[in-house]
Amino acid sequence: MKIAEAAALLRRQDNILILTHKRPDGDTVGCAAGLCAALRNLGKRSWVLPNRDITALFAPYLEGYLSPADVQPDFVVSVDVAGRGMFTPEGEVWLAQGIDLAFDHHPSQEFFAEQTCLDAGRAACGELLYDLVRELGPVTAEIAGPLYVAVSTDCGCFQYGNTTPATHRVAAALMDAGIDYAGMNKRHFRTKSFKRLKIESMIVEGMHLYENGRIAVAPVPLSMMAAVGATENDMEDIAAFVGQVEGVETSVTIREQRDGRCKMSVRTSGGLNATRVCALLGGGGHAAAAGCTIPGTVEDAERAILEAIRQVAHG
Ligand SMILES: [Mn+2]
Repeated sequence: MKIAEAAALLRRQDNILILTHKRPDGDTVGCAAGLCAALRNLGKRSWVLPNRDITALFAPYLEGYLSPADVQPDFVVSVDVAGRGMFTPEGEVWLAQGIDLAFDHHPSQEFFAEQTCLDAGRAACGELLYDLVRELGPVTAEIAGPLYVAVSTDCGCFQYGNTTPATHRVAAALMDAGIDYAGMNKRHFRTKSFKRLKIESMIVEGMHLYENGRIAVAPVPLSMMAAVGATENDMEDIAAFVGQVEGVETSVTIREQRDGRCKMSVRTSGGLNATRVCALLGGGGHAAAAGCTIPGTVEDAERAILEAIRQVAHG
């Protein structure tokens, strides 16, 4: 479905619930807040479903938009959710009843919704949402602020390989709306907790290099988190950290989970398709950034992902 059609469809709806993906990032949260603000500006009732995984970094953007526990929406929209496995437990309830409209930019989109607005060429779902809110009405600072967070965080403040001229044009238009972009950039890209810096130093200590330093694997066991008292608040976009080592083309961050599984994030800059690597282990994502979760120890996960990388690289 095209953006104009999605805008027309939304104009015909009221009582709209917006869903974000599990372990929410700036893109899904910013899209949800921006869309909710735009719909309310049209006089519509609209809410964002609370997300239990949200960190203190992004929670403020949803203030005033969260749905009450007894919400009974007539129309359900998801933003930046690639597949069925990416819904929160609360979101799964609505997935079971049917998602009416999905906005996404993941090539691994599973088309779980009645209608889908997908553009895999966009660095952030927020770019797509900007095109949408423009169709719905004037883009106020209330709408533009969270959308700027969505766009800027998903492209690492315009540094990742997914950044395009279109990304910059959307960002410029959002900045024109009178938002505090300097403050947002400081908050999201120039600020680290002391615990975060300690975790980064431990990651460097524990990192394994392969293939003459072209592959880096960084295990992050729960014990490492506990050693510095780090929480999810300190781990935002940690997957981008390891890939900064000079010469590294493929980086893997392995996060041990409390349920006996390991969540892996793969980032590539040398042309290896990260989604194909992660798909071998049941995951998905983008060409240069993908993830998967598998049972076992961090050592098991490291063996499995190295095998998957070799399979895709040589197969
Ligand atoms: Mn995204």
